[in-house]
Amino acid sequence: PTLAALDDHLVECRACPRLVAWREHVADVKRASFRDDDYWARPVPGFGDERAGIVVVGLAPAAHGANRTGRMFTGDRSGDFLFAAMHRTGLANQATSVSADDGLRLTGIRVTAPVRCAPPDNKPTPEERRRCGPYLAREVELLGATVRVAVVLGGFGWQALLSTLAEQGWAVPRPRPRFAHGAEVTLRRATPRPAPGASLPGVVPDGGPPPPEQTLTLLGCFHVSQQNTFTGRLTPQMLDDVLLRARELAGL
Ligand code: DU
Ligand code: SF4
Repeated sequence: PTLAALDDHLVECRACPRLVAWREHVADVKRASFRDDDYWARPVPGFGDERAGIVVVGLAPAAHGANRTGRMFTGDRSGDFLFAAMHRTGLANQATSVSADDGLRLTGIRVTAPVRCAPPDNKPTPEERRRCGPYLAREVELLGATVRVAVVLGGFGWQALLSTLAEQGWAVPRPRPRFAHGAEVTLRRATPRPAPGASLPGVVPDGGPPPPEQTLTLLGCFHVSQQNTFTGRLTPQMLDDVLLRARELAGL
């Protein structure tokens, strides 16, 4: 089980009829300014460092952004805003993100989303979110203990990530922590048990100390959509501050 194997499986997924139809419809119609592009029109994998200390959780691919380029947050204004901030804060090697082969590399950070196919009006249904959840869960699990911080862009990703983490044995407080810009919530869980072989008949447990606790801190941040960035609800400084806090918490 590797991230590459997960992605191989993901890009073949057609589990949500409404989203499959939409991602392909958008690719047929295109936007005038992209009429010469071949749209990706498939589920979009996470992108960035495979040993990330920080994972950025968005919402879903944009119809003419990631659904066109095949790389998360790449090819639209949301991504421009996000990757420019990563570059300013030392997490990306360049400020721009235009296509899957533009040379962008992320260090210490990875970008992903709870829903992997472009939804109409950027609004997945609750059922689509539940159906796609296992891909995010598996990705977070494969990143393992190296991930210390999740920067969560907006309330949709916040709810989706908390559901995923609760299923994976993280202690999520009740009532659930609410999304807010600047919200900071640290979750804990016991380190996953050793492989089943350790409890085979005749194999004596080693009686060592209990496994250490794992922690993951969620940082809430307004989404990088134009609705927020054009209106000044989310400024470059606000995003830089969240990323710098994430770096600090992740020890980067
Ligand atoms: O083959 P590749 O996608 O260039 O990835 C090689 C290597 O670099 C892999 O361990 C992921 C990591 N990486 C990264 O740190 N940041 C990126 O933006 C893309 C890949
Ligand atoms: Fe599959 Fe997720 Fe796309 Fe639904 S949104 S078709 S579950 S990849």
